[in-house]
Order: sequence, then C-alpha cells, then structure tokens
Amino acid sequence: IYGFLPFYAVSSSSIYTHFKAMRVNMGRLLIEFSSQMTMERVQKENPNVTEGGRYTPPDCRPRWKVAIIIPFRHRENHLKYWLHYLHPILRRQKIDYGIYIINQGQCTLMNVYLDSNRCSAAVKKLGEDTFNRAKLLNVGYTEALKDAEYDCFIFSDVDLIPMDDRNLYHCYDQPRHFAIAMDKFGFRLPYAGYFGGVSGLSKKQFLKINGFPNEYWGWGGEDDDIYNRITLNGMKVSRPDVRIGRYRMIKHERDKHNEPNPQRFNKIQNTKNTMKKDGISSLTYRLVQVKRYPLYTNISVEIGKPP
Ligand code: BGN
Repeated sequence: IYGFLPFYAVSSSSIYTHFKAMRVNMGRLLIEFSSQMTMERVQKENPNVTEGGRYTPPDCRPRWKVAIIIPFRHRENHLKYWLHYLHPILRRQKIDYGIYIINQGQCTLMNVYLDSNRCSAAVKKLGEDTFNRAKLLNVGYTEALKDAEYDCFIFSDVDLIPMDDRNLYHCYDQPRHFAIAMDKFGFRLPYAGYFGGVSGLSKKQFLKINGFPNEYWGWGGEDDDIYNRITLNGMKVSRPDVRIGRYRMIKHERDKHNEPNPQRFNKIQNTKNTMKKDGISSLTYRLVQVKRYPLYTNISVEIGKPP
C-alpha cells in the first residue's frame, strides 16, 4: 500500500517550509550539564522573554495561562540550566507562561508597624529552617495569582529537565504528572502512584483538592499526599507516553536542612482526614521579597518551622 503513496506527499517542500515557519517541537532533545552556563548567556538566548520570566506567543491565543512554580533554596547552578533548557522549549510549545521561583527565606526583623504579613524591607536572609516543598508550592500558587490571571499551575523541581519537547507544559482534563520516566529511576515510574518531580493542575483541579499539604517538613511524602488528594476527590492522574515523559535530573548531594521526614509514613495514611483543613485554605506565610529578573520572578517567603 505504502508503495503507491507518491513520494512528494511526505517530502514536498511546501510542507517542509510550513513546518519550519511554525517552529514545531523537535522531539527527543540532547540534555547535558557539562558546558559552562551563565545567566548572561541564557538571557542572550531568550531576548523575547519579558521581565519576570514572562512570555506570550505572538501568533496564537493559547487555551491556558500557565504559572510555572519552582520551590527553591541554594540551587543557583541548577536554575541556570533549567532556564537555559526550559525557556526555548516553552516558546516552541507556544505556552503563555510566567516563571516563579519560590525561595524559602527568613525575616530577621518583622515590620510590625506596616503589615505582619511582610518582613521589614531592610533585613532579610535565606532561611535555614527545615525545607517544606509543598508549602512553598502553595505560596507559589497564591503569589502567581497576584501577578496575572493564571488558570494552570505547573510545579517543577529545579533539577528536572524534560528530554522531549512533545511533553507539553499546559493543563489537562485530569491532574497531570509530567516527570514519569526519570533517568535516576531507569526511565520508568518508581511506583504506580508516583506524582513527584513535575506535576500540573488547573486552578479548578487545585482548588478541588484544597491545594497541597502545608505540614510536610523535610524530605518525602508530600507528593504522595497530593496523589491521595487527587484520587480521594474522584480525579485520576493523566500522564504522557513513557517514551515522551523522559527527564534528566541534575546530580547533586542531599540538601542540608531537608532530612527525610520520619512522620511521612503515618501522614500519607491520613490524607482523607487532613486534606480538608490543611491546604490552600489554611496557608499562612510572610512575604520577604519579590524581585523581577529578566528570566524569572524571585519570591522569598518565611513559612515557619516544624511544630
Ligand atoms: C517515595 C517518597 C516520595 C518520593 C519518592 C521518589 C515517601 C512516603 C513514605 C513511603 N514517599 O518513597 O516522596 O518522591 O519516593 O523518590 O517517602
């Protein structure tokens, strides 16, 4: 049958120029972390990204407005690679997006006169209290919505780079898990209910599960709690094809002040009882600083410490 297909049907130059003009996705990408990376270089590579790391495609009106939220502390080098790889991918995917880095910081002096939800403008520093990934993600959701009317939120670790640009960074009918085939897990899911690394929920899906838990201090379990919230609320996780959802993780030492949380085993058994009161509805934090850089918006917050 294929023998009868005229060759020009697939190779005609008009089709070729058409695709070239659309700057279509490229498929499998080469991702490496050995070349020198500087913020200046990444800025030069991305001249049409606007202040705060915002981009809107000039030639279409995307269905979603996407806030990409990255929980962060002490990973400047990873951030350079993340921005270097992701900005061009997101532009090819024609995503309307903004990048929000959520730093776990600390106020050294509180501005009691003005507003107890903010630190004094003068004194601020990076926090060294126990890390809390999911609470930082809740903060990212809240702060991004102060910036623009986002209706889709993608939550990404700073060390995860997609290896295929057909893994589209927008929202889906069901909560999305993007990082399904990471190199460190042999390019497959470590277990069926894994929801870690990179995930995405529409505003509606996020509110349906009352956002993420605020009470997971230290490493582990918060992503399993989010998975439980999704299934307990009658939704199911959507995933890309395993050949497309591939990721490279930038190698690193285990972080300080992010020890495995010994309570996580118990906590993930209790999502059904905790999710209604612990979530976006109960989120409190203090804003330390918001700074707009050319390639991202940097938000530092004080989120407290474990009880
Ligand atoms: C799981 C962690 C996840 C983590 C994955 C992959 C827990 C809860 C108790 C079983 N869950 O074991 O948080 O993303 O490993 O590293 O520790």
